[in-house]
Amino acid sequence: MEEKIQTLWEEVRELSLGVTPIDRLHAPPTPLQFLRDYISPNKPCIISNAIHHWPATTLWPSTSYLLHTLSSSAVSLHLTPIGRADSLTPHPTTPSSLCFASAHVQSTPFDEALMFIRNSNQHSKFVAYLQQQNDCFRSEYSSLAADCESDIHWASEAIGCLPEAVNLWIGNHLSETSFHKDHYENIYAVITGEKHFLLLPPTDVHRMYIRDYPAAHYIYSQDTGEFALELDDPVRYVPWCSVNPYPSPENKEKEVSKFPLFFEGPKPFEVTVNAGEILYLPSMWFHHVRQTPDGSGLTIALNYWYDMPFDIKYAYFNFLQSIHYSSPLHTPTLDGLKHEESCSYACTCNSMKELNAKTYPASEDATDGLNNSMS
Ligand SMILES: O=C(O)CCC(=O)C(=O)O
Repeated sequence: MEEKIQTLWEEVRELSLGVTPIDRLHAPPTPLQFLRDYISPNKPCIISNAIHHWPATTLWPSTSYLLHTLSSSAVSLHLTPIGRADSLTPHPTTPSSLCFASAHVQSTPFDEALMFIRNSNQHSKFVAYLQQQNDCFRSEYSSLAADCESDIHWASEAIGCLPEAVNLWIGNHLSETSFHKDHYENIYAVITGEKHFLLLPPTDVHRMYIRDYPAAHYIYSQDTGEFALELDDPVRYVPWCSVNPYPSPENKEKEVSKFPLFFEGPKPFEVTVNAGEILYLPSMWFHHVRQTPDGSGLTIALNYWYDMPFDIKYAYFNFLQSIHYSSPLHTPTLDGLKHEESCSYACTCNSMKELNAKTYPASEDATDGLNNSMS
């Protein structure tokens, strides 16, 4: 079985993705072209010259414009100790194992939030990231609505609906989003700065070592300037990718031996999305995201989440995910993989709401790598 799964990784690259899989289009595609060449084959692409007509591209790099326009807004600010929200960290009571930690989220006046992001560095008490994957652009940033389009018309026409959520992301070089996948067709537009994505197709699911981790959340105390990490009550388990693609040099060897299918298999596709460009990130693709800020210290992006088609591809992916990959290299004795044997990967949820609401013991069927706090 293992050999057949590895053949699948190769065939997907040979037959569908190609050697340079991330096409760069120099103008927006027609709806038909987008549907035929990218959505149907579940294939990413980058589109230049698609948002140059948005006032946002000239206005948002100016901090004074943002401060003026959002002066009376309260926004959801995510605080973490080192910039990794929604990611794995040592368990608060048994540090030899891992838990899934969500950020401390606080409603903050926009000017204060921006100051926190710009002042976040390796020596500060926290790293701040403005993001909330619940349609935050339309709910919290409505005074910026006229600066961009309410939907991406060629995508809406191709997909046959309007976006279900539009989310704004404002961060600095320390904010990092760990490997995961979403049940959305994602049209990700970078307004200022750069975003660096690592991408892997859904067929590589076994290389991500998705395991059930106990959910925890950070609590930041203004008084002490320190974080506490608390387990969620009631206990919940979040199925999440175990792989950190950028281990520190001292951990590299250990990580490679824990996750050989990731580190020794085909390299993830690396894509930098520059200011003014759009990435089409197909549904169910695994993605890891880092960023480089612009001259004012910020990276700003807007993403449009469209409902994915729950079609035959989705059924195939779920089936693949339900197959246990038991390579001899892939032993269940490694640190942090405590749930390995009990974990089944069948995804039985069809909607984000269902996924978000789901609370289940570790050994029951898992959903896929979708964060409860994410969207
Ligand atoms: O920009 C980021 O930090 C993460 C983006 C992401 O995960 C998404 O759009 O689904």
